[in-house]
Amino acid sequence: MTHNIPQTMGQQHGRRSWAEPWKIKMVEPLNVISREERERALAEAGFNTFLLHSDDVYIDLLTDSGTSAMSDRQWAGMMLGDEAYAGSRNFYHLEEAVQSVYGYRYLIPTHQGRGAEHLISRAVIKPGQYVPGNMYFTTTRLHQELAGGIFIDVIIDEAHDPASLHPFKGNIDLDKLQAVVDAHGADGVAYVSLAGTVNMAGGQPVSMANARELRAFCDRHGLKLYLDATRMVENSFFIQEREEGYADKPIAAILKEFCDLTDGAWMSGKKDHLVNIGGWLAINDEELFEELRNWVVVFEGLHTYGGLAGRDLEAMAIGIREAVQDEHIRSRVGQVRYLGELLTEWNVPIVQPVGGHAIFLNARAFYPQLPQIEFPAQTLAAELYLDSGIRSMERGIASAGRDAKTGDHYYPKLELTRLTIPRRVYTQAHMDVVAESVKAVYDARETTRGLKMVYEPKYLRFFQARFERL
Ligand code: PM9
Repeated sequence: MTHNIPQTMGQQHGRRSWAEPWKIKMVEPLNVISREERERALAEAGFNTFLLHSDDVYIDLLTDSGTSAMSDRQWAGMMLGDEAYAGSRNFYHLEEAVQSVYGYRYLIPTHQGRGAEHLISRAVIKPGQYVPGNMYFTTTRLHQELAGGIFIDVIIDEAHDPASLHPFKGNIDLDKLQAVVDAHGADGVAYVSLAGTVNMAGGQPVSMANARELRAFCDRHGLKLYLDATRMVENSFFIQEREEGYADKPIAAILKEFCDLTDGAWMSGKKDHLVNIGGWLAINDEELFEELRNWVVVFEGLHTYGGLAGRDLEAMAIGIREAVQDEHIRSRVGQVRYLGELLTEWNVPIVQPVGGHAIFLNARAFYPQLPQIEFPAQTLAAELYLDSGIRSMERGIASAGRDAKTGDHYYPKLELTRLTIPRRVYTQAHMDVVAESVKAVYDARETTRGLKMVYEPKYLRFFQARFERL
């Protein structure tokens, strides 16, 4: 006897469906404003989605940073905040969680990721030194530059190609890295800057094999290897899925093995750790720790709170343990992939393979009529908002900024609009609505006009720049 049961996405692809390993206890109503109101809101925001009021947004895919839904345990942990100025018990819980899950010896809490980037850059970069890394990230590169460093991109070429299906597009090209050391000497290199699931490349992972090769390279040249661990849990998921020998290893074991290959890490807890605020810096070197512990009191707060309340430290300590549960990360990446599969089926151009935290729309392929200086990705973010009230983010020429030396725009190969999925916040039905809106904007692509920048802040311009329609 046959049953006429509609097939789910998973079954259509020959596998069993997954579902979120949680149920919803509290809901937050969403607001939809009219098209006319959106036109007005966008014009007032200078066509920059960062300048919209969130009350004017329907589905908010600006970022997965600080936008997660916390669990009942994390909320319970908030009530256990020990708001002592010094030596809060929540700090020790966090220290224990980082030491056991990430494996580093010493912990410095910071208010968020860029606080940690500031401290490590200041402590270890000498002016004029080079910092090779796997593609720039906006805040990371800026702190490296403000400390006098010169960032050099040494990611593999495939990372710059939205269509390349390389399974580990976040990998560092060892030949490019060798060329930096040959040109400037090991003394001319501050450290190797390695990021898990490379954000600007589309959330693309780094393989364990690449991390092992990097460790050996750094040991040969007496260099340190520091990790941006912000989305390393997602990176560990891809290693489990794609790298030989890891299919049966738990995410927690993979994460630890990867971190053990590095000398320290900075972290924006606002991503993997399922909290709304928080970050940290963790390292193994005692002398460096002493220096960082000294700097943190200048810029962040005492070394046992780093700009955070006790309750924030507790929520992060609990979030760290939830983040490495295999079922959690499978459903998190699964939801991103669900949206990616819909768009791929409808032939909408996106970065492939789909990464860990977001879908990256290939704005160049949407708008071949727009030169990069007319901000195709910013235009696409604006059009999407106008169509449905969905908020996304530009990750192209506006985000890339200007060369600090020449003052010219950087012209990145990737001109992308990011649909970033907050963790545990939206449902599959929301993803359907998003996909349909993207498709509508894609279908209207030929008549779309670009933007010109009319206000440009000096640092991290994409946050506050203003645009007008051409
Ligand atoms: N990432 C994001 O939306 C928020 C700021 S930029 C719009 O992707 C990495 C890989 C990040 C990151 C922030 C930070 C900085 C460091 N590394 O935002 O300062 O993706 O906590 O972290 C954002 P904080």
